Amino acid sequence: MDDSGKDPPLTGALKEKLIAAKQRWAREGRLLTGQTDPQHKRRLPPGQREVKDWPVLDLGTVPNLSTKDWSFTVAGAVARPLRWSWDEFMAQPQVTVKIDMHCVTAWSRFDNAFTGVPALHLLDLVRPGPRASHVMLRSYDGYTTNLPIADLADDDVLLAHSWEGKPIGRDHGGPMRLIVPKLYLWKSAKWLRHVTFLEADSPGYWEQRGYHMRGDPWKEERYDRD
Ligand SMILES: Nc1nc2c(c(=O)[nH]1)N[C@H]1C(S)=C(S)[C@@H](COP(=O)(O)O)O[C@H]1N2
Ligand SMILES: [Mo]
Repeated sequence: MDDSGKDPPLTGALKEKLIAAKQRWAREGRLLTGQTDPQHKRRLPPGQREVKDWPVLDLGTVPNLSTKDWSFTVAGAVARPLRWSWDEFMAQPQVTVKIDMHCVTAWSRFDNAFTGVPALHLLDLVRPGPRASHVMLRSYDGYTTNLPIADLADDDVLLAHSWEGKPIGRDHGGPMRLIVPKLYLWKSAKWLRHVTFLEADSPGYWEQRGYHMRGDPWKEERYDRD
């Protein structure tokens, strides 16, 4: 068989997720609410309390990035590595999602409307290789965090540039940060610069320091204990 020159197809599960997401975005007028998730009857994950403000957490350096200097790249186990300038990023399809944020330090903040490019769209463009299983996210402040591709491939995961209709402030990761609503917020890399697709899991900054490799707030996966 000769399939040289052809891109690998988007794998079955990813393809189905992308199609389902596109239908849902269309049906819901491109606004997704976490409340349509039937999985959780209670809204606050175990051990969390609701806050009304939005705390800032970082490693102590806040990159001062102009959108002119900004670029975003994807490499590793993908068929089509990618590099976007700010204008190229903003020219991609966009959606708004309304989500709850859950930080491992026990605060949760409800109903945050983020706008940006769906991670599913990115996956559709780069085509992860057949053995790709995880990603490592790298940010402009040197922060890293790891994610299973399955968690990236959700219709509410965004490369977000706006919050409540305004550009995300520098402190909160502007001009662009990832938002992964279903995991603790340390997985939502601020000032996202690069995504590497990997064929095995590998710990990022907090994961090397005892945080859980996955970080599902509903399972209270705060720390890896052994
Ligand atoms: N680049 C980068 N992203 C990051 C962090 C960081 O230090 N650097 N901190 C993480 C942690 S621990 C949390 S709780 C959230 C905090 O996001 P916020 O400051 O917008 O609340 O960002 C996450 N993403
Ligand atoms: Mo955090």
